[in-house]
Amino acid sequence: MKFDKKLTFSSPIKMLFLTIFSGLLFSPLVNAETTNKDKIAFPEYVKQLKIEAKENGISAEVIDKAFANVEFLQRSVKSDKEQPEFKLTLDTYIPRAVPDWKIEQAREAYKKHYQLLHEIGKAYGVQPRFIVALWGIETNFGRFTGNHYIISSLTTMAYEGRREALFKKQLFAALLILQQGHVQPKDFIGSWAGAMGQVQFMPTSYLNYAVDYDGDGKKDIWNTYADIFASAANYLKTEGWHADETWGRQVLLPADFDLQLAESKVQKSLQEWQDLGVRRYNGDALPKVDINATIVIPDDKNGRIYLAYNNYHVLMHWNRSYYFATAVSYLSERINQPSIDATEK
Ligand SMILES: [Ca+2]
Repeated sequence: MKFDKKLTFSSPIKMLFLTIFSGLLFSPLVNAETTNKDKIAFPEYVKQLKIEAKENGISAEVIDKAFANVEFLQRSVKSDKEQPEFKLTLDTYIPRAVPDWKIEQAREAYKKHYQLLHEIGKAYGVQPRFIVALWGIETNFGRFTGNHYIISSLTTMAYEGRREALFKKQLFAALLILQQGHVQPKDFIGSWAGAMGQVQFMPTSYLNYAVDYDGDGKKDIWNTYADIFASAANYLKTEGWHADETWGRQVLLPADFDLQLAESKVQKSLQEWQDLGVRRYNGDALPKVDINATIVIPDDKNGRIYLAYNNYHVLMHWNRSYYFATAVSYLSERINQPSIDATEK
């Protein structure tokens, strides 16, 4: 899901993703708190939201149409509150998030859309394999985009109350999207948490990053490949993507490695990491290129360890989760075998 980097949506989306793809649920612990449900009824809450929406510049016509079929989604509340069944590690997560069949489908999708992907990749300075990898991780190449009416999802999440301000902000952004005419309410669907279309943008991310690449006047991240790919690429470009670099690589640390260097996210050149004893996963020396990187240890020092370049951190703007960034990186790498983007460092 394309996330507004100022917001932290990673847990509901990760839960959705895992619910769909692996039947597991995974999220940080959730505190039970007082919700609006204890205060006022849902229809009354909707009435107040409509007044606030008008104050936020949404027309009466759009408001009436948008809320005409709004409903409380028990599913959203349930999904948001569910607890992990057990703790995942990258060793158990990656094979579930990126199974072999997904790698095959990613390669097929890459070939099928080769021309469009390369045109957009060039226009935005993003290697196409990363666009395809994001697309595959987010929605299984557009197959699982969610089937909830976005206004219902966001109204429910706001009403539920734990993160009311955040979801109200998303709701008003969603209404603005309707007001701009990009999509009709009947087609305005996505996840229970409000992530939309084939790249799962939250509404604020949509407003910031979505692109009408085919020029028909609509930023259609639901059905138009040109808009879907360009919106993902535009997100990465805007967040500082480096077109001539890959994401990083899995590495081995020496036994005496100072783990504090990873903890504190210290940036060092590859040469400096090399001098500290960091090696490629196969034991070889690190590449001799002028790149700064950080050491990332998503699980613990016995788990998978990465040398993360700039682009890995850009992926974490999209979704603030090491697991997400690692899954996208890994899939992009598998698409790239044999090498497709031979020019990158
Ligand atoms: Ca369009």
